[in-house]
Amino acid sequence: MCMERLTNKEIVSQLREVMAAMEIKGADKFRLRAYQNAVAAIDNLTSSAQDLWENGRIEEIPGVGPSLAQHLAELFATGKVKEFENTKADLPQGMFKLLEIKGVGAKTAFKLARAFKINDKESAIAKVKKAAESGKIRELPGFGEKSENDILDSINDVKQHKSVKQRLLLVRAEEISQRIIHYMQKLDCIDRIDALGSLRRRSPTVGDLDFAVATDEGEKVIDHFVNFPEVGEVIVRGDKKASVSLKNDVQVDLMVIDKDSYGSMLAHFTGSKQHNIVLRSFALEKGMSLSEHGIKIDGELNKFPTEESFYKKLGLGFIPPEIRHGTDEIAAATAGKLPKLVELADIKGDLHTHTNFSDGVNTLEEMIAAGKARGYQYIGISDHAPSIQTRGKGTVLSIVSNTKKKIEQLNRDDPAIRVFFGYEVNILANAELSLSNDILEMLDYVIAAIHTAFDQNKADVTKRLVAAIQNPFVTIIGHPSGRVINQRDPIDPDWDTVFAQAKAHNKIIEINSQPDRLDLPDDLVRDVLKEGIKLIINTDAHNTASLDLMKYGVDVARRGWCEKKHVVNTLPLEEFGKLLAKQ
Ligand code: DGT
Ligand code: CA
Ligand code: CA
Repeated sequence: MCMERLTNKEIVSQLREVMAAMEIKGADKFRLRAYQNAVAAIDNLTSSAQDLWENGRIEEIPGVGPSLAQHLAELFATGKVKEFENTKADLPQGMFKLLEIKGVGAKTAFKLARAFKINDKESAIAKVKKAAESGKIRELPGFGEKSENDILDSINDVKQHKSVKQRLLLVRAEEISQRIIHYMQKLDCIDRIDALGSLRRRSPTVGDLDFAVATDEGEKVIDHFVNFPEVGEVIVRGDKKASVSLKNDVQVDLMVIDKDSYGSMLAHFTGSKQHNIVLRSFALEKGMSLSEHGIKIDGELNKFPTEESFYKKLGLGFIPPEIRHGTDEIAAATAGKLPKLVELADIKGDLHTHTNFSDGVNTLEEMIAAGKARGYQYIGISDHAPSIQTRGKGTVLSIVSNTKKKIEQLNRDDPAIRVFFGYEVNILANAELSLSNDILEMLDYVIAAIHTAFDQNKADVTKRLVAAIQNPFVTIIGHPSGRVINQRDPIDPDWDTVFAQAKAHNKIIEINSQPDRLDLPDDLVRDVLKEGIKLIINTDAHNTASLDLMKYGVDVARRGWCEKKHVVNTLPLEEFGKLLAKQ
């Protein structure tokens, strides 16, 4: 039997189910922890876990040891894991569906499924909803009116999300697009293939995928395309164009064109729509009419093999796809003032990383080695700060000074990469920080970030950010808007006030590269630049592999018109060190 490929999301969901079962059965804490690490790592992967497995690289995923690797192999081969099924067998099966409800963990799911005898997944959510609506959940031990309302709200939310088709995260769109390009390139008659539309513009989310192919044999290319193994349904099929819907419900459009007209095709289907509109009227004023086939002047079609030659005919320099928003990029191109955007190769270090001291997967030494392997001159370790409430001040002080000594020793041992010692501290709901200044003072830098109470009103959340900015020991404001794409809305402070304060207090604003954060959002990045505030692009990596997410942060910076000079971690070590010391 030929198994369908599993997406990372499907793998994660299988692992979450068995973890929930293990938790209910009181499994070994360390085994659970290993699974958690593996889930986090797979969730963060930029490539398909099944691809890694096929290439014998599955154990490169942090947390995936030989035993889990074997289970995954069984999963890929048969779609099931016997041991997982056994672990789950004697539990009410409906509980596994309930895990999809926001805020419902293993224990709650189990209690609900047992209380309401929910034995199958299909009816699980409907049954819980009915129980909540008739006030039966609050009567269960350990539940109350509030938890009942929360469950009901989450269920209604889940429904809403299902009815609106979610846009893909860029990282997922890119994985799919790479598989398509790899498959299409098996044809010899393909001169070029490019992913266009929002993917090429590096938009944080992508609606559908668009491809252009330069070829002399259009029909053959279209034929091959509709036979891509992941295709679920062919929506339209012409001789120059086809649209398909993949089995994972993603739509893909593909266009073919001769290679001497490829440039205009690229420009046309890269968009954005707004950019095309502005460009078209700009061209019309010069008596030129634009289409994917080229530029018509006095009724005669001019063809362009490259985008550069296409823009040049219009009297414009090459406009990078990331800034084709249809705002002022054409004006900038006319004036010869296009920015030279920052590039991944400009980045010299990453200051937001976690180790297994807090919620990361890898050790301090492993993270440093991974930074070095990426050619970085420096890396900042910014674990979540140890909590004074739970550990007491004395213990926290000794943890901090021991870590500091350890990092100093590592810096002496290996001068090839400089390690900066920081913490990520919480900006609490009352605007205080989670560590006191006498401790913050011991660090090389401090990232302050919001992790709770995202729904405060505008005035309160503004005050909260401003208070953090005014703290003399805070260096960086981390993932400033707090958004999680498709899951949590950004906070809504008065950004003008926040940025004015950041400027006045010389703070650095983070662009967080986690694919579901991409935070600060790109439109606000431009406002930050206008204010003259410095930015830093960090990964917030919780494992070594995630250091590679840096490119998604660079995408955001580019969409916000950042040049190298705007981004502090493009500075070489010496200058960067001075900048941190001054902060
Ligand atoms: P998406 O797919 O929602 O993430 O956004 P895009 O920008 O990829 O939009 P899409 O796929 O509808 O179209 C790709 C590009 O094609 C778009 O940026 C502009 C260009 N385009 C040119 N003419 C048309 C047209 O008549 N309809 C559409 N939909 N797009 C057009
Ligand atoms: Ca698209
Ligand atoms: Ca499209």
